[in-house]
Amino acid sequence: VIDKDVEKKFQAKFAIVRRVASTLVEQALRSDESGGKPDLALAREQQKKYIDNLRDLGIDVHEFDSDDRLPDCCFVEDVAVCHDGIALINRPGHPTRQGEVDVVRRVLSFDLGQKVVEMSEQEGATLDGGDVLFTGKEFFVGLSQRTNMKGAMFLADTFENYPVSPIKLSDGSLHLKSFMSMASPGVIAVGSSKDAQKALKEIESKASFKYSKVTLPDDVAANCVYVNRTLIHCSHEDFPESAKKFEALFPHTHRIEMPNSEFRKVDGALTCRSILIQKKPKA
Ligand code: CIR
Repeated sequence: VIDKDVEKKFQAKFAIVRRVASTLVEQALRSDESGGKPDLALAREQQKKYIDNLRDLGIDVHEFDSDDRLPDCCFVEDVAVCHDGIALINRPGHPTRQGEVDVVRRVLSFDLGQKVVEMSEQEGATLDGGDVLFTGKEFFVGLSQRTNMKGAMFLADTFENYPVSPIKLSDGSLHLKSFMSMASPGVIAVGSSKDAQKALKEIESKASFKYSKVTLPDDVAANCVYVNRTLIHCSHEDFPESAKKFEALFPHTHRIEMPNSEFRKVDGALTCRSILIQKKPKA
């Protein structure tokens, strides 16, 4: 795969997003309560900004209404993995999130013409999209509380043209992308914590290709979105030191700062809030 082709893997014509359920505040899953409860109005404002920015990047955004029975429904990334015209519909690892797949499956198949593959066909397989790091050339899949080996293997069968390496996460970590993501083609952004660095080591030892890395002081800030030659990353208000580092290291990249304070309180990062789809396959 040459670099021009890799850049194409980070181009999106479509996105799926979902509005914020009012039940997010009390019922969304969270690893601890230390950040306090999300402010619903502010979360919705932050989600609107996210969606507006995707639209400004020329992306046709399919925006779905929230469902109060699904408190985490705005975190659509976990529900499906979409590349090269294939949409893998996951079985999310937490039972309260499994109902989120229905709306997303419908749009991927009927409106966006993706070839849908169902993880539910494989008995016992679970996978959250937050555990899936796609570099444009290969996949790394976090084995976490949400994603198991059967899920990772099912993903490997689904995207058979790419190497897929499972990465064992420490017990305390939610997802692989809770502390890393692609900051641009060939560049992995990673947090400074022990858990993040341990996962990175395993990635480096298993990788089929070479990557450079950018280390951020804050784990959460290492979750950013690179799409349509634009880097969407944490704001100065949320993570001043990490934001400064993005600014310094990517002076020639179009960058957008995105607030995420309310989603972070329930473990939501920037990538979680959308599914990006390259294009509709030719009929
Ligand atoms: C959860 O625990 O499932 C949600 N509260 C947060 C999901 C975040 N998703 C992601 O990082 N991909």
